[in-house]
Amino acid sequence: MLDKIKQLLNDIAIGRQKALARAITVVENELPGYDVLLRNLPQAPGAKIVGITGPPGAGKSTLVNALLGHWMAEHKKVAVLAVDPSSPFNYGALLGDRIRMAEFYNHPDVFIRSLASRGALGGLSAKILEIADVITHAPFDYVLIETVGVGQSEVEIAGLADCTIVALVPEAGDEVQTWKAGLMEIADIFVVNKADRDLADSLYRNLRILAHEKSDAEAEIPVLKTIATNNVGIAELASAIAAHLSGQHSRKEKKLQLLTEKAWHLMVARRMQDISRTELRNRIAQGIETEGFNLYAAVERWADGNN
Ligand SMILES: Nc1nc2c(ncn2[C@@H]2O[C@H](COP(=O)(O)OP(=O)(O)O)[C@@H](O)[C@H]2O)c(=O)[nH]1
Ligand SMILES: [Mg+2]
Repeated sequence: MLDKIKQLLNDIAIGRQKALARAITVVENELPGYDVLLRNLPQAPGAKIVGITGPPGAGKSTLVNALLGHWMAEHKKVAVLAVDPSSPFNYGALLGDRIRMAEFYNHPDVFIRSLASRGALGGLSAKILEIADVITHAPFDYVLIETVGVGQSEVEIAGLADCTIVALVPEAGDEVQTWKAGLMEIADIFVVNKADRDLADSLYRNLRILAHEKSDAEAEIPVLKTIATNNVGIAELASAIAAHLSGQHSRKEKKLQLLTEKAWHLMVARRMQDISRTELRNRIAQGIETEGFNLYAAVERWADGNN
């Protein structure tokens, strides 16, 4: 098994996309060799992870596509991991319905994978981290992860990227306030997409104020306007990403924080793995038929491994 896995890792490292696809399937479905594979991933991945998050319909996929176009022109190699647990929607289908996207879908320097929805979001977070680590083992310049910024765990995951883009649209307007706590915290770059729409300027101004408040003295968080459908502002976005990533080498503290968060997510997933909702449901179904059943007492017993 170890030899086979090492071979697979070698193939990934030299850019064989089929090997990468297979390894992701192994990790995603926890097939035999899954743990061996993860344990043999070397440290210090080359590719930088760029997270892009924001509400559904903000234009995240369109931005990803526009960035792909930009980076392909610069002869970069890019992987895309699309995570949308709420939707069974296939990323390839989305890409296929637009001609310029279909072009990238078959481009040898592009690797695109969508993550199927999974039941448990806690499990999904750890899965994304694991799969992202496998992808960063391949010789890509960038690994783009698109997540829908709705659930707390997805927001957290987006925040674990080397560079996190939060994409918002003018219609978001007032909602910006309610997102402050989650989405706003993790942004390294704000994007006001659909800048062709009314109200884009007012959102832009509000975000500038917000970004200024949360920026530290040395680096102001950029706020950029884009029209993803027309490639407007995409070169500026790519520059902002590159600038953020290049400034990061010196930030050991941030790295340590990222790895700690990552370890925390993985530990949570590990502790949770033998907890099944179906099993819980069965136990509770039995419990409530019993005189004097108390959920707190029951949970305490179950958590200790007793019945
Ligand atoms: N007017 C306008 N429409 C856009 C822009 N960017 C994306 N869209 C459209 O917004 C819709 C949602 O885009 P999509 O990329 O799927 O959003 P996602 O859910 O955030 O991935 C699609 O119909 C896009 O064509 C933009 O800059 N301007
Ligand atoms: Mg999308």
